[in-house]
Amino acid sequence: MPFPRCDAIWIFVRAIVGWIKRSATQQSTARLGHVGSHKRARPNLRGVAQFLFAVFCATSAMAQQPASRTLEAVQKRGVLNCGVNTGLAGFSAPNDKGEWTGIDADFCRAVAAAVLNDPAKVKYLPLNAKERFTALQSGEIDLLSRNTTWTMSRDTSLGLAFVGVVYYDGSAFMARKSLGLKSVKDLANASICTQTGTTNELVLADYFATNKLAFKPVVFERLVEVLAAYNSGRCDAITTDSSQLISERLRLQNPDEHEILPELISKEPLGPVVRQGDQQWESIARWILFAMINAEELGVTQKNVDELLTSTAPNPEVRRLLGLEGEFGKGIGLPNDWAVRVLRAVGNYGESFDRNLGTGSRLAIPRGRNALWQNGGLQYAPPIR
Ligand SMILES: N[C@@H](CCC(=O)N[C@@H](CS)C(=O)NCC(=O)O)C(=O)O
Repeated sequence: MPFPRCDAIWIFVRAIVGWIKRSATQQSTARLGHVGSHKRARPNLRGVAQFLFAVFCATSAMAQQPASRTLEAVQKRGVLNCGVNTGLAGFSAPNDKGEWTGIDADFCRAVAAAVLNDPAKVKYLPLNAKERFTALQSGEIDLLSRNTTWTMSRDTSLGLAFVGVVYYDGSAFMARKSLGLKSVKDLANASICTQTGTTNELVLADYFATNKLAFKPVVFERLVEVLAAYNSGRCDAITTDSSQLISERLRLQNPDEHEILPELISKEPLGPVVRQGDQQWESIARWILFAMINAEELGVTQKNVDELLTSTAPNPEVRRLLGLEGEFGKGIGLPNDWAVRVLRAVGNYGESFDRNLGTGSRLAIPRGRNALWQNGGLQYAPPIR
């Protein structure tokens, strides 16, 4: 059992204080007339041993991965507090039974499965664009899994850390077909609705400035307000992530009357976020996503995972993923079957994509950039070894 860091530091401090006290006593005794008694001072063996022991403990404790405060808190609470969208079909939205579904909701479930051994132990906290980061900073949520774009300022100045990319997206525009638009540039002088606190709001301003085009921004705090303004004709177009437009278009009264313009005017890599400074929790979230992507690459699915566990799976990569070889759970403070729990709960990345966003869903979004790297996409996970 390694020494906890605090104990080591405490021993260290006590040793130093003891040593200072002893040398002070020796010096004052010397001043009080024992000088010249020719009695050689005995080396303080106990003090030296205590000091060396403390140095050893402190260095070995520091070399250890600190245990995750978030993991500890989640396990003690028995539930994962997961920040999600207020309702975005395909990403995170309650279904008619009130159950949260979507690729982001799946990620919450995957984390709960890995750390609590139960994908149902999730408390979903719906957050709008503006609230999401403060909810994570304040500790109200343990994980933000809500169509959030990874940008440098968000990753480096908010005390937060992105763990990977669940969906490679881009800012796009939706307008009425009757306007007969061919490209975004045809939106010169148009009123464009968007939501405050989003990258899309900033991207919109950049794009029109770069192309020296005028436009009138109409900005709201809540998505429902954006949609209402668009429906009422207060704005000519809406801009947000392309996947969101695909999802929101289906909620309009006559989806066929609206079109999504073909250009993507920005990079919007959407991914889960954790607080900075809890390295183990960050690794847990990151490697859960990597395990889902690696599982797709290796052909491990929700259906065959248990069969692969009992059969003598010959592929060492599969065996490592399933915890049959190596001790990969140790480094993230979880049992060795952490990835098995994830795959049983939500399946691999491709399965989650297809069920929520792809061909198995109403959205029917092609894999495109979100295909695995061998299939010409960007989804690529470092290996488990
Ligand atoms: N990916 C973008 C946009 C994310 C975003 O919040 N989009 C808005 C729509 S423009 C949304 O999901 N709104 C729903 C809500 O606030 O619950 C970002 O991270 O800033």
